[in-house]
Amino acid sequence: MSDAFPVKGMDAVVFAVGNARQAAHYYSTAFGMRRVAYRGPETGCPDEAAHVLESGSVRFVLRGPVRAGTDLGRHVAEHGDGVVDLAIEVPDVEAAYEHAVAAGARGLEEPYTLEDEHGKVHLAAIAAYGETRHTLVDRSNYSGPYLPGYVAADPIVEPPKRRYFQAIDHCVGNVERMDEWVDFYHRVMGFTDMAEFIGDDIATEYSALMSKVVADGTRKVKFPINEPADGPRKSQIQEYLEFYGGPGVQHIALATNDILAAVDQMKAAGVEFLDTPDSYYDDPELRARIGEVRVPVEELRKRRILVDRDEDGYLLQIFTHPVQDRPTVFFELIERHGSMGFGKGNFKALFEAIEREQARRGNL
Ligand code: TYF
Ligand code: FE
Repeated sequence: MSDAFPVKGMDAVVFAVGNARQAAHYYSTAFGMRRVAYRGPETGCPDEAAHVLESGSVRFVLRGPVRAGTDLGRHVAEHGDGVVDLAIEVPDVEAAYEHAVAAGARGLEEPYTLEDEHGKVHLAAIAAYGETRHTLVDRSNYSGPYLPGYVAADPIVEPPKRRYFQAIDHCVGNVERMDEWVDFYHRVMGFTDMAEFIGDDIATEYSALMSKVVADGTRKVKFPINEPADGPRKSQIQEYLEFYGGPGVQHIALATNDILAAVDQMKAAGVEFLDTPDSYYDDPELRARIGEVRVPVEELRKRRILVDRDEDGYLLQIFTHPVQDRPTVFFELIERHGSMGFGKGNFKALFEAIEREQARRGNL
């Protein structure tokens, strides 16, 4: 069967932030990312400053308003710092856009081309959940640092010798109606469901959320979608929706080859991670399920790294606290050894840890 909406992978995660200069500093010093490009008033972009940072194939674009009265500023005032765009690289922007709109997606930007001395980039954009968009990008004929209009920029600090992470593993959305958005990715992008989901049954027991994962045929682009579920206490997804002011990106999972080193260096730089109780590591059922992993469990315990295993292998994962004052966007580090899952075996311990944080914020 021919793929109606072929994708090459994630192109960029674009953030709207109150102060792009300081955000760029944070992702440089705390996440070990390298600034590669910039645009702003100095380069003929009067309304905003945008810093482009990379770590392997991970690209973050940090956009901040530099004057009053912009839509970007309105976005930040309404939602706080957050993700405005999960940009996807596609081989044919025109075909992807046509297919998406014919399948019912709301077009935001018809296909257009940007050009400079480094070549051409083809782009278009469609609406996703909340105010989030998917820009569709074909940069196969472009050699510049990001997009026409941006200039190459020096790193803000000397990047670490070994990067902390090298790829985007998955991008999670919090929405009001999960099935509506799962259906959107089926219809518009031809994505299919991955095995892992949290249904009604599990939701009512402890998670207070429902979740399904959609992905493209190659499994390079993976989008879990969460919806709040009723429970005895306020769902963490409901907390997000209230504080963000609607649906939006909840977490970005970053694939690492060395989660121990990444956690050590990010912690040393002040990044805060979720705390899992000691009982997690002492749980005999978990110990049995984990079996042998590449490091002693004590090394994981020291750092509160979680382990999950399925028939294909295992994964190591850990979650940061929200990275802004609002309890909204956070990050996950994930080191996969065969497993294509999302840590189902950790959901109970994870959600309990998140709920403890929610309680500290007074939002249960
Ligand atoms: O992406 C996932 O599915 C895992 C687990 O609110 C998860 O990272 C799911 C929901 C949630 C936090 C983590
Ligand atoms: Fe995740």
